[in-house]
This record gives sequence, C-alpha cells and structure tokens, in this order.
Amino acid sequence: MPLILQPGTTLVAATHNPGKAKELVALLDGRFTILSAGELGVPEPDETETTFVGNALLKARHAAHLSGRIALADDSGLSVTALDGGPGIFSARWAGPSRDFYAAMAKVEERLIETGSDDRSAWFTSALAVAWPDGPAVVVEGRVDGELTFPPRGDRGFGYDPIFIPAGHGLTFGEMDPAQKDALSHRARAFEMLKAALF
Ligand code: ITT
Repeated sequence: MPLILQPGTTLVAATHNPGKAKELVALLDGRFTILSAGELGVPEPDETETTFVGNALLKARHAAHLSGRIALADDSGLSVTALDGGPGIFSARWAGPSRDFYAAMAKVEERLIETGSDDRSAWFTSALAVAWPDGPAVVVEGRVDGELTFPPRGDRGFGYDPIFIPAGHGLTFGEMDPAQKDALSHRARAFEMLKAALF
C-alpha cells in the first residue's frame, strides 16, 4: 500500500529548535495539525548517526515511537567547502550547549582564516524524515548553495542564516523576508520532494 499523508492528519514535529519548527509549520501551510515534540514531552534523542539522513530518520522514529503518532523530523546544517564540509552534521554542536550561533559563526570565520583559502562557497542541507509509529519511514534531502559573508548580517531566521547568501541573491538568509527564504531554502527543496512522495 502506498504511504500517503491525508490532509488534516496530526503530525508531531520532532524538533526542539523553535526557528526550524516555525519554518516547518509555514511549509506545511495549514495542511496538517502540528504538535511539537516539546509540547508532548518527547525528549531529544542523541544524534548518533553520521549523516543528515541517518539523524533525521533517528529523530522521526524516536518521536513516532514515543508519541504513538506520525512524526516529521529535520536534520540540517551548514557545510563549508574550504572546511571539507564542516560543520555539517555538527552545526548545532558548534554552537555549544547554550546554542550561541554568533560564537558558532565566529568559529566558522576563524577556521576559514586558518585554512588560508579564499573559497567562501558553502551549502545548507536539510534531510526531512516522516516516520509512522513502529512502522515505515520516508526520508528526502534538499540543498541550497551559496557563499559565506562576514560579519553576520540580519537578525531574521535562525542559526547560521546571517552569514549565508544563497547563489543568485544579494541578501543573507538573515536579512531576507521569511517567505523569500521559504521559497528557496534547503528545507523548502526537501519539502517539495516530500510532497511529491507523500501528499
Ligand atoms: P532538533 O534536532 O531538535 O531539530 P537542532 O537545532 O539540534 O534541533 P540539528 O541537529 O538539525 O537541529 O542542527 C542543525 C543546525 O544547523 C541548527 O541548529 C542550525 O543552527 C543550523 N541550521 C539548519 N538549518 C538552518 C537554516 O535554515 N538556517 C540557519 N541555520 C540552520
């Protein structure tokens, strides 16, 4: 039987990151009723996998198992060419336990300077996974390429948005209107694939 998500289905958004949760709700566009993992008291699992896809599946399966509901998870991050794809799956961890992304962005800049490279190309990845409680799961991955800029610009968005300029644009994700980011982001691209697979 094909896996289909009917409009109106209740989904658990398996994220504890408010910036991400907001974007997921905007992308879902009123199609589903969303409960957050935080509201349901579902704890964050340890992200023990080595890929975005692996960690997205792990988070979705964990939330589906504990809540008894279909769960949607995102695992994402910033990859920098001159840092061999880092911080990548460690993007949240570079911000430390207090989730200080200004410190994390400064660390990216320091590491880039240390390499001596003038390559500022980078990309964001988002793996989105949907898991049925103790059942099947689907995972897709989207990417957006761009360039890094320092110092950080803009206070919209979240995480590394103030240093990332998507290719073909002049504004950082931190300066863009949220709707503009949602039209071209890694998360939006992954979401298009999810829609094609499940809606
Ligand atoms: P959950 O696991 O609870 O969803 P998290 O913040 O720990 O929250 P990740 O492990 O997927 O999530 O970490 C991804 C990090 O990458 C995230 O904390 C952001 O700082 C960064 N990131 C991901 N998508 C981003 C975006 O659209 N804009 C800016 N930074 C982003």
